[in-house]
Amino acid sequence: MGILNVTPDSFSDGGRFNERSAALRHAQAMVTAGAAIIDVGGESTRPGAEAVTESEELDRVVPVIEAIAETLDVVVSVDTSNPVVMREAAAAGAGIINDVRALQRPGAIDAVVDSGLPVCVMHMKGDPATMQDNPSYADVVSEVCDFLRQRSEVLAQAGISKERILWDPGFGFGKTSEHNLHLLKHLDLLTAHANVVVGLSRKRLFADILGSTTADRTSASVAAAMLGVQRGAAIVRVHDVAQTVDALKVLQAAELGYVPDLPKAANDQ
Ligand code: 8Y7
Repeated sequence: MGILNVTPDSFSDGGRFNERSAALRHAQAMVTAGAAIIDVGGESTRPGAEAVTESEELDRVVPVIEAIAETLDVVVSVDTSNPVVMREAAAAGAGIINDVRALQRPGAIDAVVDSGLPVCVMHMKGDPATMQDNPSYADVVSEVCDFLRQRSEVLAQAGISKERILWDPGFGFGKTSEHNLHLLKHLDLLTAHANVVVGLSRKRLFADILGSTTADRTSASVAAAMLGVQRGAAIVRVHDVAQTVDALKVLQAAELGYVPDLPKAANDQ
């Protein structure tokens, strides 16, 4: 899953054509690099980020979703917590709803039910403004697992079958680096229950591991995506699609014991 943030282009004066065509080009590049899903988001969940209005969010994401769905052979996921945006995105051709608030906003469950689409529910402790202020858990893995299990029950009751529900532990959302590492280490406890999405790409965890002098978090993110898949993740949400796909091809070949794309005879040595 390649990340496509659709946020205002500070270089264009109000016209939206430039940012839309840049978004489409970026999506195209990620598909060429091997992305199967493009996650389109118009709301920043960074601590301190300004809330986006509904009409602004719609204006950012809907035309981009429509353009990608029309022109590229890829599944479009919409990163939103707003039920109106979910509905409009589905109508524009989105194939997955990705909600960091796990459909807890009023109307969000109904929007997903009506869309018929699969949904990714993510765990977050607190809200984006304050979630990194000293988060604490008795047992982060069981708390996250219990939350996702409870959300799945609620969604199943509403008519969203379990096969349509993806789980995400929400790395970095109300978690210290230690919490994140604990969740990654024990990811199998989540993947035993559902298809799991892992989003670690370029997150602050890597500044703690590498030291803040390492500005480029790509290699670290690729390593983490590999570990996530090795521990059973179904989907990795990443910025650096080409590098991640290369790494996952190596993982796949190593697990198969041959190069999947070569004819069998060529693999014999
Ligand atoms: C995640 C996410 C973000 C994640 C899922 C960032 C929208 C922060 N992180 N969605 N969104 N999982 N499912 O650094 O980890 O990309 S935004």
